[in-house]
Amino acid sequence: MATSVESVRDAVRRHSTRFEAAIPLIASENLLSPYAKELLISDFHSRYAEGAIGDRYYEGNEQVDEVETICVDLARRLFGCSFADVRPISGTVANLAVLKALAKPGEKVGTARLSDGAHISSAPFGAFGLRGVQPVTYPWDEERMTLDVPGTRALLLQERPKLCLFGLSLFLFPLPIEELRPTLEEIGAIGWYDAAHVLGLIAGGTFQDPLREGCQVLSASTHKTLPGPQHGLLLGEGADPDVTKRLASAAFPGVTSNHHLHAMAALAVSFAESLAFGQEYARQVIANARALAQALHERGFDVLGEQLGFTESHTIAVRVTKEGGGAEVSRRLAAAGIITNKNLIPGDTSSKHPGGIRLGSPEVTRVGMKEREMVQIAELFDSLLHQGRSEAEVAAAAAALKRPFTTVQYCFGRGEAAYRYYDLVGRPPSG
Ligand code: DSN
Repeated sequence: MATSVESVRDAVRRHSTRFEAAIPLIASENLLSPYAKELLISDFHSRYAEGAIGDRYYEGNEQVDEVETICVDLARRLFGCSFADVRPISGTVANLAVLKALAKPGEKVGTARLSDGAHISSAPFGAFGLRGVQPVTYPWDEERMTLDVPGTRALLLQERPKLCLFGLSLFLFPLPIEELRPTLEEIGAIGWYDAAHVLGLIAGGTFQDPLREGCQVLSASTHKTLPGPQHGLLLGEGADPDVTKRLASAAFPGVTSNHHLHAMAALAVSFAESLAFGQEYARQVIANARALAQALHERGFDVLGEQLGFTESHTIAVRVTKEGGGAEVSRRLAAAGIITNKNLIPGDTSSKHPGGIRLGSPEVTRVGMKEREMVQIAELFDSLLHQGRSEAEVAAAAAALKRPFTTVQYCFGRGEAAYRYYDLVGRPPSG
């Protein structure tokens, strides 16, 4: 048994060492600050706190109530809203809570198409299917790389869904919520924004402000551009009190029994750090994404959205059909120490053969990289995918580039190793 324990720990240690030497460019990933990480292994992890603040089913929750009150208060301040619920344990669980609270089985719910970058929550095989709602999918404007406003208006007026989701997992540009607001009001629909990818950019005031543009409800995960723990979040502003009451009861007992108290405590720290450093971080995340896009474009890569400045977020999309396709290119990059994911891009006809890769700047920014390093990353792409350098050679160059960038920035307690493995107990006895 001890051998198995050590095998697991060894694999996780090797993973940490690998990522320390890698260039991680997954748009949905980020690094926790040391203060937030510490709380994940606190005693909060061992406890139950079903119910609401001050109204729990278990004894011993006084400090949990204290922390959850702080967490809710920080969320309200950070996002300028009157309602926050920090109990959903992931972004998808938060989405399920919204669907449970605000839609009934069989009803229509507006959303973007998966092939245009919508999250799997909107799919018949995802949260929409689980709740039994019918997706009404908005048309896409290829040129503006966002929803087609006249087409979406016409669709909404025809289908009249009472709940309209706005959010993407390939989220390059703000969504035209302000332009659609009059239509949402005309059909009496609730605007719902899935901010998972862009939560940290919204917190930093550098993207769009959905709760003031026409959405009353926001759901999110909390570990992408908002560099918090893996957790979920619900926010509300300007919504009918009945809506927020339904959201709270969907969070508990609808989609959680206990929530993850250790992650909630870590989230409170991440919110406090976002209040202090979020603006500077979000600005650099976007500047880095744009610099990477420009540098790749200059080296012959087909980065989408050139006419729009490539991106206004943390994400860029690159069509890599001439380099071998999304699956082959992301595999070769990973072998060379550059971690990305294959991604469907507009125009793809087969979900099995995505023509693109998705790149994100949250993690490389978090460890202190700036525009200069983005150019160096683009050079690594070029040398592997255009100049014929070997995976091993490029991996060595990637590790050398990464070496000075292994501590978490934009947080309290700087200087902590970002990829540190917390060895609390030493080796187990052999056997
Ligand atoms: N799968 C995540 C992403 O990478 O975008 C979203 O949940």
